[in-house]
Amino acid sequence: MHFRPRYTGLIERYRDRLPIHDDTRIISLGEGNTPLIRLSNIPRVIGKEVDIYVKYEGLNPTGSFKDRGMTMAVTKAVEAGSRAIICASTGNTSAAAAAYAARAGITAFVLIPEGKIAMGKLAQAMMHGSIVLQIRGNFDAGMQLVKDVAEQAPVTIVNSINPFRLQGQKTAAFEIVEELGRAPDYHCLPVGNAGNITAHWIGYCEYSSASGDHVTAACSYCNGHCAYAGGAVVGNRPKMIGYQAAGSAPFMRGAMVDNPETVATAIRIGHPQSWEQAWKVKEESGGWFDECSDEEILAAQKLLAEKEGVFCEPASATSLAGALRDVKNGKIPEGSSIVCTLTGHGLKDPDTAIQQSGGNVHTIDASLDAVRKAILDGMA
Ligand code: AN7
Repeated sequence: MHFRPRYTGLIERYRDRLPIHDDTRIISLGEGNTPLIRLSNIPRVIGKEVDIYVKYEGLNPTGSFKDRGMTMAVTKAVEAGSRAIICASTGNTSAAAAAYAARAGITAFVLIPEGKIAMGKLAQAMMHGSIVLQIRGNFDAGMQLVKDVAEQAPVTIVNSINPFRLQGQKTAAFEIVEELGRAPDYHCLPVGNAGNITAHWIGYCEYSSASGDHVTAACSYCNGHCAYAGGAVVGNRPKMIGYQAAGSAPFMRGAMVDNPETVATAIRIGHPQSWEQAWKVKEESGGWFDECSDEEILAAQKLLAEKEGVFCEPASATSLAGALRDVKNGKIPEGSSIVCTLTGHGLKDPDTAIQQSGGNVHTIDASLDAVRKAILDGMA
């Protein structure tokens, strides 16, 4: 039998590129190492010669990319002696915070907008034993409260303003470069707080930097927490494209949005926390921001599920919705390689999925005749 070492998470895998000490107790659930799936049917459907991959981050332990950041944030919080963590969340951060706090044996406080998070995420926060504070207000209000309270209470913020979050999340870019042998030409992400697009850029820059693995000089994004020296670039880096939901698109408006709305509740965010960084990412990478309507987002979610067998949550489908539009209109030229991050699993939000699926569900008698007829009808 061939022996392969057990995969124990992204901190162990990328230990030399993360701010971790030899004796740090690592809080991990085996996150990272997610599949990069090449789309085989959708490019044919749209009739364009492009290499599109989806990075299926929904296959992380709690079903979203947040686990990459949370393993780092909770590991560092525990290392610093913290007994409690806190976050505001549209759902996925709270699910990850709750799980990693449970793993570490500390308390998680999560502030969520009442009635505006998907059921799967609420179930996770509750099951993992976090203290759930449903606020009568949106994510942005919750985020402000978290910042204010953390100044007065012994709790560590684990939102993406915690620099260790982005350090963990940058590893997604490492995995992509290692699998493709180079960076893609374009990397498309859904944008809420813009932490993830910033983290990916840190990862790509670090990996393509001529200065190697062990550089400690401060990078301009993370105040010395990463290994990117800002030196000469040897490898290629992608153009970073950030897509927002039209009702929650501060990067398109060029200003904060006070009452964000979208079916993609994960990115129902009007006051992005990584505002300055994301503009810099766009400039440096030569990318752009754009917006997608709720209809486009849901259509992309359905297309991906029906044509490729990949189920992501609505917010995640924003990256694919935008990418397909920009491929069709030629802004992304044929011959390009494109990675779309699918940030969260479709099972996170079963309500929206069932509502929009069109309901090819038939109630029939429990008889052979009825089943046989249904098969004949279905194949017709
Ligand atoms: C599925 O959970 O902000 O641009 O509080 O859950 O880094 O904010 C979620 C964000 C995209 C946006 N896709 O990422 C939270 C939260 C999914 C998400 C985003 C989120 P950022």
